[in-house]
Amino acid sequence: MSVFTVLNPATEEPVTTVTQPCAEETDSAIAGAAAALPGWRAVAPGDRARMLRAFAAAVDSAQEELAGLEVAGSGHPVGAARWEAGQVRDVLLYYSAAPERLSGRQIPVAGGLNVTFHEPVGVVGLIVPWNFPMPILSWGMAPALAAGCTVVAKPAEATPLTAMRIAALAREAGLPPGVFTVLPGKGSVVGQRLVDHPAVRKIVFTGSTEVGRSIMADCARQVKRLTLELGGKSANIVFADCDLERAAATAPYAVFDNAGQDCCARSRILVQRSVLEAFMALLEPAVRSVVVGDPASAATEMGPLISAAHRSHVASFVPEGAPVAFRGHAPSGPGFWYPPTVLAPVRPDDPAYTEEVFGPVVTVTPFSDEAEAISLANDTPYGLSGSIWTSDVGRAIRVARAVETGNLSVNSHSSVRYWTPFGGFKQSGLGRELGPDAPDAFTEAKNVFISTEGS
Ligand code: TAP
Repeated sequence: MSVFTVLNPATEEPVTTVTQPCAEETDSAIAGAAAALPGWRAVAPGDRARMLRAFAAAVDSAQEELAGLEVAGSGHPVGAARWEAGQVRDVLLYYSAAPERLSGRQIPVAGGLNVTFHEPVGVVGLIVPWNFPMPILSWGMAPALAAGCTVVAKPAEATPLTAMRIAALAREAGLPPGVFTVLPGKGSVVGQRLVDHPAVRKIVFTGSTEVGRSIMADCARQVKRLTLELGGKSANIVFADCDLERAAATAPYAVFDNAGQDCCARSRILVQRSVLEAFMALLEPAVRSVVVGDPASAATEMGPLISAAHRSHVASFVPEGAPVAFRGHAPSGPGFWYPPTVLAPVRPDDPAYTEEVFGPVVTVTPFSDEAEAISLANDTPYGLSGSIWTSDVGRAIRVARAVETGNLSVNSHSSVRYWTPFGGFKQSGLGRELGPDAPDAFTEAKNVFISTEGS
């Protein structure tokens, strides 16, 4: 057992301390989840649905409290934090409809029929990063519970507070002990134990590609089911025929949301050369007007970075002499602040252009035609998200089909809708979360033949 101090990223002051379990305590929690599994999977579908709705109602009642914890413990602007708590409620409500819809199939065969059942995969280990502690927790937790699995979740070490409160709300709402457990702690201890423990039958991991790769290798040893939601380096492609004002006005929010600590951040803006100058002239005031400051203020659009170490990492992408085109504001004094920063022109091998920064730094690169835009957008090992700005419907569809990413928006910077599938191509991940089929990924299809021949 060890003790971790949660810091307020906006003030650098301690918020609270959290006791972290060791590997043996992790084993006990996994045993508790395994013991709860037979009872939870046997709950009648309608009753499981009602319990998930009660859980959603408890989250709804605690929305302000949860938002306050995320403001203090993660530095999220309060407007965003309220939305994130609301997302947990909405995801639970959406998947509360799933237990009654987990239908199998009936397949005609000679001499009888085959039926398929969706059996819960078992205990699920859910490993969550620090950038969106509430939504990402809910994306794994809700469909897994709906499918009849029990869940042991590990929030990121730095941001455990909302997940811990959500686990308490689950109990208050009537979920039986062991059905949903949150273990704050280190990835190398609690997370690794979830990956290694044979009673955990599926891992849902969201985090860096580097850690995801090693978890995938560890899961392979047990042929353990796995979903990976990993890094991104997404392109925001701006064609000359688009509504340039709108494209420029929204571009900062496509990358500086959550201070750029967003897997879907469109951190490479690709602009058709003929409108590059006009676009930059529109982008500059948009970037300078992003409201960066006290996360507790309703007017704030961008808060601090998560930690001093992460700020140093982000700053390393903007060394002395970097091609800074313009920057927004950031408070001085305590807090892990970093200003919205636009780099242009950048070399194709500049790490700010090729690597995931996970901070408020964006590059702008010109292209000549559609083919070059697609080629630049795809020239990355990642493939998570992206945007296409054009008034030509045919081009929008052509480019959307050609860009190798899992989630694209046309004339919009939006990324995730919980009722549509979400996940990455290439090294951005494996499998899809969310959408109507997500509970299926927490089940195994069992195929049973029933003879209709007389004895
Ligand atoms: P990571 O360092 O990979 O950590 C993610 C989670 O894994 C944390 O809970 C971490 O625990 C845990 N972990 C670390 N080592 C582990 C191990 N050996 N075994 C099991 N668990 C382990 O990522 P991060 O820095 O928190 O998050 C940023 C990354 O996440 C970025 O690359 C971002 O793109 C990606 N991300 C992707 C998505 C989607 S949906 N694709 C969404 C958000 C973020 P500790 O906190 O103790 O290290």
